[in-house]
Amino acid sequence: MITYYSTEHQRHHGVELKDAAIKPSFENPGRADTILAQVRQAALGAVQPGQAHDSSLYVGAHSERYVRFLQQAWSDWTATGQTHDALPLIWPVRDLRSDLEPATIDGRLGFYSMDAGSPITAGTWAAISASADLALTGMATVQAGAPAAFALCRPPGHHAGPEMMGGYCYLNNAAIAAQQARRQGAQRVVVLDVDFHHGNGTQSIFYGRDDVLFVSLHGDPVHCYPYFSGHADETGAGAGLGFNFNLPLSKGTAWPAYQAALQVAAQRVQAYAPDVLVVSLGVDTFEHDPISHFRLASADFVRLGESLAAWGLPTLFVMEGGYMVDDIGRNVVNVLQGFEG
Ligand code: Q9C
Ligand code: ZN
Repeated sequence: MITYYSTEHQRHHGVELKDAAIKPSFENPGRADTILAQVRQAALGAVQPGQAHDSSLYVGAHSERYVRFLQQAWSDWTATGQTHDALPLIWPVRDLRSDLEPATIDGRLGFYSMDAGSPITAGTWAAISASADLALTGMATVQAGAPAAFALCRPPGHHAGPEMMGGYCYLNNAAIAAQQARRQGAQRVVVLDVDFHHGNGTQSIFYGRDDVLFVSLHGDPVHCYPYFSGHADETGAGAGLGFNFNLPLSKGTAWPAYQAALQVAAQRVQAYAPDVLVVSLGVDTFEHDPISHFRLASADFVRLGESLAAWGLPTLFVMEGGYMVDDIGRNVVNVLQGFEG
């Protein structure tokens, strides 16, 4: 299958707060480059650049004002005399006002985020817009008749909501691709999220809609990030009621329980009869991932790919998380080769 990749991701390399210190983020440029190296070594197929798309195509998954915020955040930040990465430090939780958009960047960073995990850097917009464009390009390929494509997106996207960055995510690449599939004539789209962390952003974007079914297997939010989203009783709202399906799994989940949950997901997806499948492909379910708590072995990722192939749907794989940099390339390629059979 074709892999879509852009070197623009290298312009985004940020920090995170860990052990009471600012450290280089687990979400680093080496991730995408090691995956690319493995794609090449395995001769998975052609590697191509994405096509540039107008940022208006990100609207739908996101609000127009949020996209504008992302585009302007670095220049707004540097205009205040700052030269280091911008991190939010205050959020409009419960009793605070969340209906008014602040005018200054310190307020706007908190207004448009859920945590301090998504720094704004000089290269962030270049990287995130290129990443979303890879997902859009991949979707165009699948809608033109390819059985599958791989968008090697970095930064990842699934924590990013309609008006919110967080968890290393800014633009929700998978949701942007799903929305584009609808624009281009798909009647029903499924986003299946197999990243270890719940895809709260994707859930949020489609929560009130029945034209995109969101299905997610993830660490139970009782114990796992993002803590405030991903429970089984989140099933959608209004027209979307019944079109959001969360399968939270215990810490330590290994392949047998994972496979069982995947079969439950498969039944829901089959009943929905989608035209196209978007897979939010995180490999932080790996047993040696440094920030996650499942126990999938490298060989299990082949089985995951085989299982998804049996769904028989045109499929766009969109890269999400996975932080054991030495192994993520092999694990991703295992899924894609398992899918191709
Ligand atoms: N000590 C994705 O996989 N930090 N985002 C968790 C770890 C945030 C993960 C705390 C993890 C975000 C796309
Ligand atoms: Zn993750």
